[in-house]
Amino acid sequence: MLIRKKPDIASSEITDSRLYFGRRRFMRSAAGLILGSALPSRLLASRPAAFNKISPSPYSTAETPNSYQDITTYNNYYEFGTRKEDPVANAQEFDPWPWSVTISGEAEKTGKVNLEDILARHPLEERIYRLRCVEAWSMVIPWVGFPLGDLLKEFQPTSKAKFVEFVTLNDPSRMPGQRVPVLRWPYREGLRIDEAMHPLAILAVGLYGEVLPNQSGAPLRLVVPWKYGFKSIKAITEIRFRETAPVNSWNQSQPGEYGFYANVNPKVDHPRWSQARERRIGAGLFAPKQDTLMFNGYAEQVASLYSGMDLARNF
Ligand SMILES: Nc1nc2c(c(=O)[nH]1)N[C@H]1C(S)=C(S)[C@@H](COP(=O)(O)O)O[C@H]1N2
Ligand SMILES: [Mo]
Repeated sequence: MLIRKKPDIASSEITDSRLYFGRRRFMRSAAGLILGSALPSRLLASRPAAFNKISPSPYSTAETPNSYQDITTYNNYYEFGTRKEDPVANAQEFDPWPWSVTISGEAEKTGKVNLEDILARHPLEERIYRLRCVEAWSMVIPWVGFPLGDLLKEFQPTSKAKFVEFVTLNDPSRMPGQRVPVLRWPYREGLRIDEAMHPLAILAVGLYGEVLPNQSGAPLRLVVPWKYGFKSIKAITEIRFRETAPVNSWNQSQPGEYGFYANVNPKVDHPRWSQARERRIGAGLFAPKQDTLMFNGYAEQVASLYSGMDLARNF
């Protein structure tokens, strides 16, 4: 498969940024130790201070990532409020560690796994991906994660597993936005099994070389770069292999506006706004909008998953 690679001249920059991330991680984890001394040792033991090794990925886009500031202060995470500025303001007290994921449904193996055990088995990569939100803004984000399919295969899905459902933590005491019925909680998402197994779909645990900040979906979230942002569900506690298509929260809430597939498609408009162009966050107020690309620019890799489908109907 041909994936857009970073140009060769950038390889020295990769080394530089690795060193930079290494240093920043060190500084953060030193700060974490000081702050952490107030926490019970049970919690400290399960909290990864920093990642040991992150490999750059050939699946990365060559575009310049948005700043850490842009990425972590403007996003959607309704469990912590409905405005784009809410997650950063309201998610700081949330303590995601320790964390486990329950895997169930149509698979040979099922059960509850600790995130530390998952991380011990899956080498981490940095994947710089475009994100496109339905609301016509976009960003470029350097995730740290591993292929979703690698985790799913460990549980040996059966031939009945046609879909995968993901469920966010349901805990209104820790997620204040869940006390407000803006969506039917918990947040849910789903992929067809072949989409879930596609090597571009990842589970992310970090951002800019560091452990995910809470507002970005700590400690474990999905990233599906060819689909609109709402498919990339945050704070995942359940993964279920299913024979039938799962309900996804935004489709359930407004079926005429948000479908199951949610593939980035400049030719299929959202009923309230065009999807033909997008505003890159951080480019400046007067920067021109840019054309939105089919499948968010990943058409070469994913278009075959949808051959023969009417994408205006399966939006
Ligand atoms: N649990 C949960 N996941 C969620 C959301 C949410 O409200 N709750 N919002 C979605 C939407 S609409 C978008 S655009 C992305 C944006 O998050 P990011 O910028 O951190 O990727 O998260 C998605 N995942
Ligand atoms: Mo979104």
